[in-house]
Amino acid sequence: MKAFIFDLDGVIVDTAKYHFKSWKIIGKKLGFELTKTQNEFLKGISREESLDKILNWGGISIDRMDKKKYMKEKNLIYKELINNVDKMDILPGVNKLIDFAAIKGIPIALGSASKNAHGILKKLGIQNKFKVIIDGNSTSKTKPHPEVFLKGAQMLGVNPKEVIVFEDSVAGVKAANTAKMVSVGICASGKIENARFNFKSLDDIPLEFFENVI
Ligand code: B16
Ligand code: MG
Repeated sequence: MKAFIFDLDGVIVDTAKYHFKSWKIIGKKLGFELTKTQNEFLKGISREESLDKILNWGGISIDRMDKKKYMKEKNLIYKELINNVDKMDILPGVNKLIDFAAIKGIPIALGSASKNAHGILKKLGIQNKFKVIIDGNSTSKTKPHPEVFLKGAQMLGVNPKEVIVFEDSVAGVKAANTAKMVSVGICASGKIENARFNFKSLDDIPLEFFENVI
């Protein structure tokens, strides 16, 4: 294994709960009650695709202008919620794993669907730890399409088969598997479907796991 690619929301920082909160508010405005189970399918996919899913689940039809309005509003709510995010919000095990990668000379990349990724990494103060940052602004297809991870591997100059991807979403694990990378699901309350390995948090991964796969 020659490189690590980290998802952002739900792996590095617990912002997944803020995406859920914001979509719940937008759902309510549309007369739709978004459930936790449905929210699992919004993880890792783009803002527009998330709204499309909500509209579809609710059997709601709105025009293009209104769609733009709700997407903008969702992002405003989300940005307000993440306003105070700082390094204290970095999830357990992240810093330890970043340090481990540095010691072993393993380059790391970010592979996120979010257009807010750069801003969030800056707030966390770990932007410069990533050799490559691929986010919602640098891709045209979103997870489960593998573009985000393939681009990451290409920019790191490694073979996709030599990359470990850490993901908290079904869409992201699918994207990593399609890219022929080693998918590691991170989920506190169960397992991510089809992930090659599953752990409750990055902190739960024993360092021997890396010694073995490396
Ligand atoms: P934004 P990740 C994803 O980030 C989130 O999981 C997903 O819920 C969100 O809709 C998507 O980013 C787009 O985010 O609205 O900030 O552009 O998990 O791929 O890091
Ligand atoms: Mg995620």
